[in-house]
Amino acid sequence: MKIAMLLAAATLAAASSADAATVKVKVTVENLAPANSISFAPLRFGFHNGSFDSFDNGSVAGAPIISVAEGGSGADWFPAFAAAEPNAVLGSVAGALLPGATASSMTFRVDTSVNRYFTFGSMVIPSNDYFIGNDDPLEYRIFDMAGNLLIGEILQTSDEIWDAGSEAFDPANAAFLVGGTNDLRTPQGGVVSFDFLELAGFNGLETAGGYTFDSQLTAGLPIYRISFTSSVVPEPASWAMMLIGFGAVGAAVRRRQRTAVLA
Ligand SMILES: [Ca+2]
Ligand SMILES: [Ca+2]
Repeated sequence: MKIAMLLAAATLAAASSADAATVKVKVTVENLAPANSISFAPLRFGFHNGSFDSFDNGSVAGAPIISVAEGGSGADWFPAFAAAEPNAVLGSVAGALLPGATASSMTFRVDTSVNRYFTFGSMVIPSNDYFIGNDDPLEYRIFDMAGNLLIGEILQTSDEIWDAGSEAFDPANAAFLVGGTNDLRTPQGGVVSFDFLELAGFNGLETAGGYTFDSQLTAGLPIYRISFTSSVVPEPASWAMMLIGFGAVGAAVRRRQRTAVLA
């Protein structure tokens, strides 16, 4: 009876860890585009409180999203993100991600009572300034307050590819093309808008990925998947309760064994 009670206490302690707000999470990306179609520069992302707004549809792109869209680097994006949200958890998944390829991030520790949202950006290559990313910082709420995953994956289709509007279409200055000079830039003077059709302008050109580009993109075609795997990290208080609980069970078992021997 006493052992049953102690076991119940230990189980309760273990269950209470499910209320912990901290999770270990890994981000996996998959390029779903057809063979010889678009590749992706590294994914830049942040788990955050929903206040960092990366860009706006119909507005001139700022330096942060331009660093993603034109260079794939996040050189201005990460500092802007960190300045807006000092407690955000920022990271990358390696690229270039060729058609059919998959890659995963390292494991991040995220306090989901603070950072429940996910914002991302990745340059579409080859291109001058094309990218995928979320306009609305509140679009992807990944965790609930207890750290449970609300969204297992984010699927992007061809219609969700953005033209940053900052650099004009120019194969000679496009990233990821053999002979292209990514450092050069012809200002476009446009605004951020959806477009994937212009990418077909690169058809027949050699990429740095070792294949001849062939867009093949049609409306609604899945091109990219971001998925999450996470586990709740028990809080120190829960661990202490669990250890006390199991210790007490062990002691009770030992007492009972002693009693059995004596009997
Ligand atoms: Ca926005
Ligand atoms: Ca452009």
